[in-house]
Amino acid sequence: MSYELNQLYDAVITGDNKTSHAITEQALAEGIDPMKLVNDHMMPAMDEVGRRFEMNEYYVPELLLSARAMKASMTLIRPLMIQCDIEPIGRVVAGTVKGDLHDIGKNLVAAMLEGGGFEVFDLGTDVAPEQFVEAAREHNADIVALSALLTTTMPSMKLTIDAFAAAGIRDRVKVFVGGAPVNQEFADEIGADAYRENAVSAVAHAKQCMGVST
Ligand code: B12
Repeated sequence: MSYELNQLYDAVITGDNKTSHAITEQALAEGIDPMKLVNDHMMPAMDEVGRRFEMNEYYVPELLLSARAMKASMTLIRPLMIQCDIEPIGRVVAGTVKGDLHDIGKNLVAAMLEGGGFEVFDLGTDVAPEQFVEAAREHNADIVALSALLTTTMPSMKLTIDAFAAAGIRDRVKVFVGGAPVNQEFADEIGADAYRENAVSAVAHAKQCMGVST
């Protein structure tokens, strides 16, 4: 089956991961610049998904499907970006904090950030403060994104921020926090740089932090 490039935009918006993967594969085989796929088709599609979410036309399930479609293409594109030394907008270390195994929201935030042009190092779940610090150092992270879904693991967010301070690199990273029990008041209390309530607003704010207009 042969595809038109503009079908990639529709595949991401409708969350059709098989089609987004197939179009990307075909386009790359035809020698199309991978960044053209990202900048001209996938990013505008994710912007539209974000707009629909904000207008309450899309909900979390649609976001998850679009993020999955985006990811299906990015698995083919990412190795080429690395080969060509294409610089991402910024580098993000993401994870669910120690003691917490919930990862659906964190995965969504990570996928949307990736869709927004960031390089994301996803450390998974139950991530200890030292692991965040080590990864941020290793990958020269601009942003550290912490997720917690349990009230009992929210203190791990503070411990993680404290670990960055103890390691002397607190001022080198912006710490974003989120997850259902987290709010702005808590973020202020623990000295996080930003709280955002969903993946879409997290991407917009991350871009703002990197000086990219949205
Ligand atoms: C799915 C789920 C599970 C699954 C997790 C599967 C997985 N792979 O993640 C399983 C079954 C494993 C599970 C286990 C448990 N769960 Co549970 N779980 C849920 C449930 C139903 C949905 C969570 C979810 O995925 N939501 C959908 C995602 C998309 O939303 P989200 O995570 O909030 O993420 C969005 C935003 O918050 C934000 N966001 C998230 N992270 C970040 C990070 C940053 C940086 C930013 C900016 C934004 C951001 O963006 C996301 C997308 O827009 C919730 C109830 C609920 N309605 O929240 C309970 C819930 C969180 N679980 C709960 C509990 C108690 C548990 C268990 C302790 C149960 C038990 N007795 O064993 C265990 C804990 C295991 C552990 N150690 O973590 C409680 C927590 C209560 C509390 N006050 O702490 C809840 C609230 C259910 C309840 N009402 O009692 N759970």
